Amino acid sequence: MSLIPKSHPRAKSLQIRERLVQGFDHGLVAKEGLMAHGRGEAFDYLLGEKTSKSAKNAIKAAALMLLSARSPVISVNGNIAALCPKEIVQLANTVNAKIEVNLFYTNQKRKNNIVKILKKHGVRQVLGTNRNSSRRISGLDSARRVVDKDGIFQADVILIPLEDGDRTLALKKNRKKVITFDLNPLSRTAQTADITIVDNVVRAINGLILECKKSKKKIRKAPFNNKKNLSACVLEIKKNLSRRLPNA
Ligand code: PTJ
Repeated sequence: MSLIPKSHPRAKSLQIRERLVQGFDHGLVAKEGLMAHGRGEAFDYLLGEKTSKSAKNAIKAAALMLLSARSPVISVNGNIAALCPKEIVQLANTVNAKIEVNLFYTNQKRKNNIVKILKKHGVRQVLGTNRNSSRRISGLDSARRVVDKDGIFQADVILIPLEDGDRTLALKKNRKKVITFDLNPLSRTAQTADITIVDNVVRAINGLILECKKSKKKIRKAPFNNKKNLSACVLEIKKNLSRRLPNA
């Protein structure tokens, strides 16, 4: 049961934090994942804890990229498994994507827990657990270099929510198209990805599922410039701040 009063002005954000802490208690989230979440919260605060116009733009572009992919894969880490397992499965079903568990702080027990929760939400196969089908991504030292030959290794488009910069760079060098959710518009991942959705994944993922359902009927190419969109996002943060601190 949630301890957050519904009337609290930041109830939603605190409920998300609660979900992550529960995910840690249930063996899904790494200790470092709690810190990563705190970092995200700070940026979410600056964004006004709402989906910005630039995030909506990025969501539209991401939907089109996922729908026109030959073999899309959604990469799942501990934080995502704790925050939105049901939505990850819904999104994978909508765009016909594979799901692969890929952890930075690798740990077999945590991997098993993540697979279990995804399966509970209806996915039949979760890649990333079979050593016999593992391959290595070149140019990467972390545990994230180990991927599945039928998943990330062969994918053309990969959704990597809350990702570390090194893997994003390595995936780009391996000619993958990369979409990410990252609340920090200045992170290396945000700056390196093809499409960065600067929003809380918990808010934005439903928007992405909806947009994929809408766009499914009319896939078309639409120009999207990630760098330009990230600059628009930083301007939105500045506007937010000057609204709150008008004399600064
Ligand atoms: O489960 P593992 O072992 O794979 O580890 C996962 C973490 C998240 C710990 C690992 O990938 C990591 O250390 O990530 P980073 O490098 O800290 O990057 C996380 C990024 O996600 C940061 O830029 C945060 O601002 C951002 N972030 C945190 N929470 C959210 C978020 N972005 C969107 N929605 C969030 N809820």
